[in-house]
Amino acid sequence: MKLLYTINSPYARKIRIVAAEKHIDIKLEEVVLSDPDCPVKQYNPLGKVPVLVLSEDNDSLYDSRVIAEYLDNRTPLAHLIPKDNTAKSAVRRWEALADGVCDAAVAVIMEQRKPEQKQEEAFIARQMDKVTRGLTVLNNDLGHSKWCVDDTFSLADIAVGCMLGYIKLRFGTTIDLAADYPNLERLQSVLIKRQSFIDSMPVAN
Ligand SMILES: N[C@@H](CCC(=O)N[C@@H](CS)C(=O)NCC(=O)O)C(=O)O
Repeated sequence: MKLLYTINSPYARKIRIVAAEKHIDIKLEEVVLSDPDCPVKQYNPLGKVPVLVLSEDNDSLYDSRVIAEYLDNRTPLAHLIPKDNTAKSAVRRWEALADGVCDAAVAVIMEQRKPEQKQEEAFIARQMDKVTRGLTVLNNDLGHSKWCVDDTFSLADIAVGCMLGYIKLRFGTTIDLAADYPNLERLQSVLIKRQSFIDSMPVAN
């Protein structure tokens, strides 16, 4: 199995962490999405990472939520998605909201990379609203709990941790997690001590 990824994609990081936590050996292939020869489109018509290539005859899985579930079911070791339906839906909702915050944050970054006169301020403001509303709900829902769902480390914590890593990377000077979202900051400070998080830390570029 081979994972096509980019170093700072929070969705791809989620998969790298899931694989590491589950002790599943996958080959990592870093790609450059803007490269005309980038192999991602061959496996995912949407041209997005992460993609998990299962075999050379183009058998592949995407997106990150599908890959996470596939890897979680591959070994019975340390389940990250609970079997119980209520807990499972809770974990997947946390993941959906964390991923949704990433979607809005990525959209802002893409807009801000356009020449200034082509950027739409109203679009950026709408996306930033989603980021702040999402962070507020996640922070409130976490409260003083150690982990997001049922006091157990799960895919919810991984998804939230990857989102927080991306927010720190891209909005570190404008969003003060410690001041405005202290519960999330506390969760992040625990997560970044795990080897899986250390090994997949995003890098400024
Ligand atoms: N819902 C997807 C989102 C994946 C995604 O948006 N990946 C970004 C990188 S952070 C990407 O590949 N963007 C390239 C593009 O949109 O063309 C997932 O969870 O895997």
